Amino acid sequence: MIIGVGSAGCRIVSQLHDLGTQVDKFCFVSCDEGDLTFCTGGDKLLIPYETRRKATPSLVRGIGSRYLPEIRTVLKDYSFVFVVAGLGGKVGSGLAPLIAATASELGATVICVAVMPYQFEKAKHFYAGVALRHLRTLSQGVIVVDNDEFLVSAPKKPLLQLYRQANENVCSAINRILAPPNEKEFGIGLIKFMDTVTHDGYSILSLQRTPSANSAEEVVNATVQSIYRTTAPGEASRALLYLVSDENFSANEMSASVSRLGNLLGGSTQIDYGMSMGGAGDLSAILLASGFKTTKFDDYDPLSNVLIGRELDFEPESALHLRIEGLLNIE
Ligand SMILES: Nc1nc2c(ncn2[C@@H]2O[C@H](COP(=O)(O)OP(=O)(O)OP(=O)(O)O)[C@@H](O)[C@H]2O)c(=O)[nH]1
Ligand SMILES: [Mg+2]
Repeated sequence: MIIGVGSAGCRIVSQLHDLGTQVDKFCFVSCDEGDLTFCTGGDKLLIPYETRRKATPSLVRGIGSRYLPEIRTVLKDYSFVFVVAGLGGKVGSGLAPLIAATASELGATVICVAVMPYQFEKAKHFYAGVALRHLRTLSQGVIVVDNDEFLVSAPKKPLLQLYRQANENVCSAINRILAPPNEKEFGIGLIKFMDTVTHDGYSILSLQRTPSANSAEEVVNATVQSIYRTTAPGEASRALLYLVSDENFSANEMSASVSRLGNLLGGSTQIDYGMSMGGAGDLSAILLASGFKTTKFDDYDPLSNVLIGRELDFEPESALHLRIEGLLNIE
């Protein structure tokens, strides 16, 4: 099943639903009714909080813990759970860890898709950095989507259009990688996908397009450059490459692209690939590379640099609003 949490998470999962992504169930969770109204074709869970109080992700998580029975009902019976959330706001950063932890307790393999805030959204960096580390400890794999990369490729686009474009890219990448093979597509499939993302460390997703159908190596270069803006070069242990082209794309070009990727990633990376011949003249490459121990987002949470590998116990990191006389708030 796939579950969208918060505004970005609900938008992305709703789009995955509209694309016909092959999963058994879609689900949407948010504190904001507006996030849920436009979502179609899935279960919806509203977890409201009083907007009068200064909310933080931990407060939202505390409120969410009252809804654990409902969350368990949504999650039970599924062996693979994908949790999709934008990090840095209160809802996704607060509830995605709670949902990931609950799904793990129920015995599911949990993969989180974490959309990270733009460089300029400074106020969101700390919450996003903490939530990302938190998700890493609670799930079997975390796929990082760096919003900054969409800004690099189209800096003049209005922000809303950029979000739309980013969501289209993320959805099309997940959809294509998960799609079973048919006569126009040579999909990668769930097993290789899971083998890649459940590897140690973070996975990073990148999608690049070129208008010309003749430059497969160029577009592969661009995906690797994009990933190396988010993490340190040379750490990838596995990678999935998916190329979307037209019917003239040759076996030679495919083999050159895979070799090029192997050279750029350092030679010891295990690469699986897939392709679609259904492109309309342009060429796009989707790269999902995994095994990264560090990302640029480590600096968003200065505590992690102070603690150097020793993790904080995240359990107490929920604020509970209790109506006990003389004791209003326990954190
Ligand atoms: N790619 C993409 N990123 C988004 C979208 N909406 C928000 N974001 C990013 O995701 C991060 C979290 O934002 P939201 O999802 O709006 O936050 P939230 O979880 O709903 O929490 P609140 O802000 O408290 O409502 C932000 O830093 C944004 O940069 C979207 O539609 N697409
Ligand atoms: Mg929101």
